Amino acid sequence: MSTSRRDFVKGLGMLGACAELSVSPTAIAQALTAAREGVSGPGATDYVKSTCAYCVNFCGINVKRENGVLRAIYPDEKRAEFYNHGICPKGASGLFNTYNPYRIKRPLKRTNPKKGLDEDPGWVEISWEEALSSIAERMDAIRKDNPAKLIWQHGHGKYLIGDKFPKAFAKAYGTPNLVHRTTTCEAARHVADEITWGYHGFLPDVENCRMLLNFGANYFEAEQFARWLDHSVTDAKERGMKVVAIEPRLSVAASKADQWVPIRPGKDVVLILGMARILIERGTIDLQYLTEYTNAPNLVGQDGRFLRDGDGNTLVWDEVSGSARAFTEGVKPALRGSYTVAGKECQTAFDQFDATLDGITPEYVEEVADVPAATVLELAEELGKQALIGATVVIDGETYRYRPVAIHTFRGLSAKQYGTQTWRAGLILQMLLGCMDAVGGINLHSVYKKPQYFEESPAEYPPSRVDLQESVFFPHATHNVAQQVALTLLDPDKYGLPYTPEMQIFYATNRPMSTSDAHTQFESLTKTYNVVIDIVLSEVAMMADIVLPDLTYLESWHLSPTRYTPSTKHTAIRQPMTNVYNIPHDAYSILWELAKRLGIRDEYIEQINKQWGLKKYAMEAGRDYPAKEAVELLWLETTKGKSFSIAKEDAFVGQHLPPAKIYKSGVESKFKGPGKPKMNFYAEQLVASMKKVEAVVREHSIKAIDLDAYRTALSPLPIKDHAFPEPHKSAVDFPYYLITYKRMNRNQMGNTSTNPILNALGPDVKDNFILMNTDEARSRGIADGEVVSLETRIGSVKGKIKATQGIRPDTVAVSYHYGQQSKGLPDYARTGIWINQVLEAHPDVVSGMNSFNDTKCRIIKSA
Ligand SMILES: Nc1nc2c(c(=O)[nH]1)N[C@H]1C(S)=C(S)[C@@H](COP(=O)(O)OP(=O)(O)OC[C@H]3O[C@@H](n4cnc5c(=O)[nH]c(N)nc54)[C@H](O)[C@@H]3O)O[C@H]1N2
Ligand SMILES: Nc1nc2c(c(=O)[nH]1)N[C@H]1C(S)=C(S)[C@@H](COP(=O)(O)OP(=O)(O)OC[C@H]3O[C@@H](n4cnc5c(=O)[nH]c(N)nc54)[C@H](O)[C@@H]3O)O[C@H]1N2
Ligand code: SF4
Ligand SMILES: [Mo]
Repeated sequence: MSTSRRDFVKGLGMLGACAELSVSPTAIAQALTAAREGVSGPGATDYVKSTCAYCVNFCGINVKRENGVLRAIYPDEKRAEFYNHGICPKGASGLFNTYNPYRIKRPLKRTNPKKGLDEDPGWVEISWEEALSSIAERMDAIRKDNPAKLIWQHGHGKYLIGDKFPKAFAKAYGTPNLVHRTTTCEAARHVADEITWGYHGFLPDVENCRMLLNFGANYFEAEQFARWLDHSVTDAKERGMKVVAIEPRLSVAASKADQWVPIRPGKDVVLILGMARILIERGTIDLQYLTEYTNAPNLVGQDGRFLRDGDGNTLVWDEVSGSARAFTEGVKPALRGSYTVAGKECQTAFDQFDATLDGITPEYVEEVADVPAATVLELAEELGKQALIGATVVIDGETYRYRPVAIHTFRGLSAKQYGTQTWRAGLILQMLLGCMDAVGGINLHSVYKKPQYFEESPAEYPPSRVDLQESVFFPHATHNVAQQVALTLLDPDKYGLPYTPEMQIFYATNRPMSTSDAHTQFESLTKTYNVVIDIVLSEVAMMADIVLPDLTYLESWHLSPTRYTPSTKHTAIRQPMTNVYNIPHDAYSILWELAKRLGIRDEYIEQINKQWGLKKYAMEAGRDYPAKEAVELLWLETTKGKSFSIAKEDAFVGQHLPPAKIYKSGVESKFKGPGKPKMNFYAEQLVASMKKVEAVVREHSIKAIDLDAYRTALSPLPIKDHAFPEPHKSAVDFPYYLITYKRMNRNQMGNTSTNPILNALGPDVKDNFILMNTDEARSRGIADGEVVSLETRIGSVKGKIKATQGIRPDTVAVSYHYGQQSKGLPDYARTGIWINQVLEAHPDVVSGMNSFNDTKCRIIKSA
């Protein structure tokens, strides 16, 4: 990049100049805040409670304000009882997010029609009126032609104003194309949950757990529940809970565990299946759980489908009558066995699973996953022992199942080509142990909330959505397919998209930077007219035609998301404390303005009421609702009428759940016993979806689908093939596994890189590096700190080696969040390695999940 920071800033006009001259944020703030609503007068010091939204942990905060100027952010002590005991360095330095001189302050219009990472957009400032009216005009023309040609994309934006406003807007406008970031995040984990137990989300019941297996949940550096897991895991460890961290890198979570099992990347499924095999062999499995709560006893025919009676009920082998029956009162399902029913050969789903474990011996696990056979045995035996299968505990006079073992993961098992299947294996292991919704086990969130997840995919073709969600390409993608939008835009014919999208609006997402094969993502941005709503000139903003500023989380109203725990739930808000750059709009009011200009305000209001479920406190047609009023309605509806003064005072109401609610409202009430639906030990719907995929591919001669690969991915049970993502098989000349991870001092790809306080936290935080095993580096003659090239099949980057014992010798790791490219960001924010430009993209075809940890690479010593 040849443009110097100074030249480039000249091109930015006032916006950059303000940053360059380092105008004191405090001075600006003092001048601007004095006149604003709710801001304290001179000489006053007050504290405002709110919810941090610098990352997705949503901690309670208490902000000190002096003369209207925000001075410090503290944790809200009242929330400790429910969630966070403290806040992290990002949250504590969150003032910088708001006082940041690099904020976008006014709407900007591109004057250079050429788009590219190296192009100067030639920004000119425009008025809000010009920006909103030109955007609305374009949207109106598109709407009259085909509203699907508009794509709305958000990432963190989902949490800033809540995705229900954008969803309501998209509905009112008429586009199906609203795309969130989940397939670049954890979608495979969600989809595995959904196809298994009918909704998504889980947390270990750490308060009662005795053994926690953590597969790469990075809760001291990342995680979405970190500010609860950090202290609750620490407390539980003091109480005696054992933590085993299974991941290729010694994360901070692994460094604080009792045992670190440095597994080979992507091979977890084989370890889990290997442990399952041992538990079954030893008979340390929860027979009651498997037969009464899951479909493991269901009879499977040779076509992979369940046997059914004339009413469509699935059949089990009844040990009482010695016949195949639906599981109704009086029937005792057999967990094992092969039978002939009405001339059809069949076998229980459990036996089918057992057969797939054939050959997954501890020695095989050692060979594939490089976990010593003895460790595999020890872990399985200890799990079996600690699960206390059959035990119960009495709380307040009620008896509960007690299984104090849990398996947790976040992206460690899901950010993978076979993420869905790998986490399915984790769920099956927990069915064997019977620890789901048991005291001390894994606590499932809203079990069976959506029975439709148990149905086969619509396998739609031609696709109605640009991201191909639930189409024949991604049959069970229920969380959008973020990275696919770019690929469809670049080649709509390949996917049979029946229209050509024309415009994209990006709200708080740096999509192309945060996705693998990132350069391809950037290329696609030349295909559409782009509007970006952000707080800094992120890379996606640099590809925009119009950029709109936004208010930050300390400047805006919203009903905030919160993080539940197994034993608490809550409602929270965010409230404005200042408006540093006198910005008149946030994304909420931008949507409102656009709806008005498009003449769809009343439809929008109707959709808002639907999306948010506003009944008693619904919005009325024919008028505007400023953000504060909207939040008041949402608060009243959600809290069933609790005074809004509580929201303004505490920003929060919390509730402790009674034990019966925690342990009896999930699997106990939804799945247990005769006549109930069953948790999917065997995911039969994947077999049905595969049949549909085959039919659709044949009917339409779709070339982009390799049926064999789909058959492997859509297997009803996890199998050892799921340990071999595409690059592990074909990138034969690339010896190292390449994984990525998050760091505490940064959030995602964008605004935290401009926060100099975070960069000053330690000697190595300004930059990232290539983690390489010390002995491996030595044997290659590579010195600590040496600059090397990291090459993959799609590109190469240069970076500094950091030699450490905390990584496997066959693996290198590079953190996320570094190597920003935008010249709208300060130089100090643009350091480090942007690893996503060399990560290969091999999405999980079940869930649409982008793969982040499957690429293989070479490390080349610089000449
Ligand atoms: N290699 C690698 N890649 C990864 C990951 C990884 O671990 N490794 N993690 C993945 C994960 S889990 C995720 S969720 C994605 C995230 O993907 P991203 O899209 O990068 O992250 P977001 O936080 O959704 O969006 C970031 C953008 O939001 C803007 N923003 C922040 N606050 C505000 C605000 O108040 N208003 C507005 N309008 N904009 C704001 C930021 O300036 C930035 O441009 O990245 C994924 N990419
Ligand atoms: N500081 C900070 N906190 C954040 C965020 C952030 O950007 N910064 N982002 C938030 C978001 S959106 C999310 S989704 C969460 C994500 O939270 P996590 O999933 O907890 O964190 P990541 O670092 O993305 O997860 C990757 C972890 O998996 C390990 N890993 C990689 N490959 C494998 C493998 O094959 N097997 C196993 N077992 N482990 C593997 C890595 O070493 C790493 O520790 O973090 C949230 N919290
Ligand atoms: S963990 Fe996230 S939400 Fe909590 S204080 Fe840190 S940045 Fe804010
Ligand atoms: Mo994420």
